[in-house]
Amino acid sequence: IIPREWWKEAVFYQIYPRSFKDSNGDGIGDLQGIISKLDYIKELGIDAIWLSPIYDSPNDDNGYDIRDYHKIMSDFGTMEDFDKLLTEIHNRGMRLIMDLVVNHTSDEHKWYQQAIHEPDSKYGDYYIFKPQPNNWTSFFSGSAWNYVEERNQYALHLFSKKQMDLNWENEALRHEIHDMVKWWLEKGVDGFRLDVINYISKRKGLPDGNKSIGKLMGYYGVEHYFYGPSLHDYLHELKEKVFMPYNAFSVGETPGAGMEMSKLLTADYRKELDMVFSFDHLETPGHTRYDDYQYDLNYLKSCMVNWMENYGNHCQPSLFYENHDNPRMISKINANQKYRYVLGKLLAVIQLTLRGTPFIYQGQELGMINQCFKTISEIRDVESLNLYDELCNTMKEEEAFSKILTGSRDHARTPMQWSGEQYAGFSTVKPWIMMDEDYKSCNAKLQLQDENSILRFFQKLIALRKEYKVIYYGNVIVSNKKVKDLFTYYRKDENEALYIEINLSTTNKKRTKHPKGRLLLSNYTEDILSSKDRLSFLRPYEANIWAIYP
Ligand code: ISL
Ligand code: CA
Repeated sequence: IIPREWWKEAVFYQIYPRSFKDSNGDGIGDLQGIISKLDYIKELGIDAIWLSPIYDSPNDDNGYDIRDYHKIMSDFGTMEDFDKLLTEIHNRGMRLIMDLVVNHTSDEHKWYQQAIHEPDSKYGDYYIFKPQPNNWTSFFSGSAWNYVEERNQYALHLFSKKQMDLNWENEALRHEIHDMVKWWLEKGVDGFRLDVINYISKRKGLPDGNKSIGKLMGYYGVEHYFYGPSLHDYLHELKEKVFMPYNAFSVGETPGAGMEMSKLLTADYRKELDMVFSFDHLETPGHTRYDDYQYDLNYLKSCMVNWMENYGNHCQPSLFYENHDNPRMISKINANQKYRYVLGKLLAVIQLTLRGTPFIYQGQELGMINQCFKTISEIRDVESLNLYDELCNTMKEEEAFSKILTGSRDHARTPMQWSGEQYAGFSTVKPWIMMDEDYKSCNAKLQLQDENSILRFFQKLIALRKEYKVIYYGNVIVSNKKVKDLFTYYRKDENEALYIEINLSTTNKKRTKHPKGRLLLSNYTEDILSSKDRLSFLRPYEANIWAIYP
């Protein structure tokens, strides 16, 4: 028996505010823009919105470098705009979760400024300083340490040079964070997505990273903070003191956590986090995001089967393929335009019919794909730009650029494609980041008019999910487990049963079973029942949902 919770039944939608909708014609998405699109989100069937950071920030990492937790980024609007946004979301019966970035702050945050200018004040210990750097590397290239002249010491930054890691060992700092979080909860926000939250506890003494682990992972030092000694304590404290009194929801972003650690972080009786994002399914083993390769859907199947069968009833899986840190999933799997929408719909079927909480990333519901960036000057992402500079030391510029192009986070950060008008209806002026011509044929306006579009498919699928409640808590029974290219499973409880059948390949695949029941939804639009031979095989990337007799 799985205890019922609203967030186990909800479909989440992630908004990257900079690229969602510009309301005032400066080329940058903003809060009023989001407000103007809430009806669109509601009609999609969304229950809760996750908003990437909107706090005051110098934007070294698009808001993941926070300067003031209590202020709205001026590009995005004002606190009044925020209050209005929250009210409008609640008025539509939806919920809002904020992005909580508390592994680090901007170097322009007043705590950091105090820490370097008044090392003897209480802020002096809010960040991680060391007389000599260790060998840890930053996720955004180079050493993870900045020399700080004022203190004649080095300060840790696991991400960009302007994202300084906070010292969670300091109790006053933890309380300061608790108070800040309460301040937002008092406003009525419904929960948080916690940025790289498994990195907050670092091993005492900050020892050098193991070199072979470093080579394997591409970063030195990860074994000393992916799963630090006090992580569980910090999370438990946050949950008990801050989240529980407000009944707030929490989903942790936990890169590198893996299933066993995720269980410890999310088991309901442990009271730490409600859910986590695990990333193991995003690249096939042996590949990183910057490798140019074709993702094999059989790997996605094996990951999903593993999580469904082994994560347990005390833990709720998250279901997602995209976010603002990853290229578009359709492009990773098959760049052939002819499969684009059928594949996007296939992915949606998996995401919305397994047990777990789906997180849809803006544009995913339109089948958005990677953009055609042509030169490095079109790239905005600090991670890509730093990597490019690093690669240029050892390879030709064109080679370095093509590497960047494969993995750049900017693929997910181009403007939302609202219509075929100039600048895709996102803005009336040139947006902060480029967009290619794709919006002319792929946009929300056209798709709303087309009964068979991927956007309409998402709407139907989400509605179906709400109708067949077996999807929330029912058993997942996978058949054909060892059959390559075929992903078939049942969802069953005492009242209902569904059968989902998916061809993971681009060739026709023989059915192993002819479902008896009613076809509820298919990513092939002509009626598959109308043609006899259609019943014997599944067409390329075909995905069907049947209601069968329990
Ligand atoms: O671990 C990584 C490299 O293997 C990265 O994936 C990294 O952990 C991940 O990108 C963390 O992402 C989050 O924190 C970053 C921010 O830039 C991202 O946008 C955010 O989602 C720093 O705040
Ligand atoms: Ca704007």
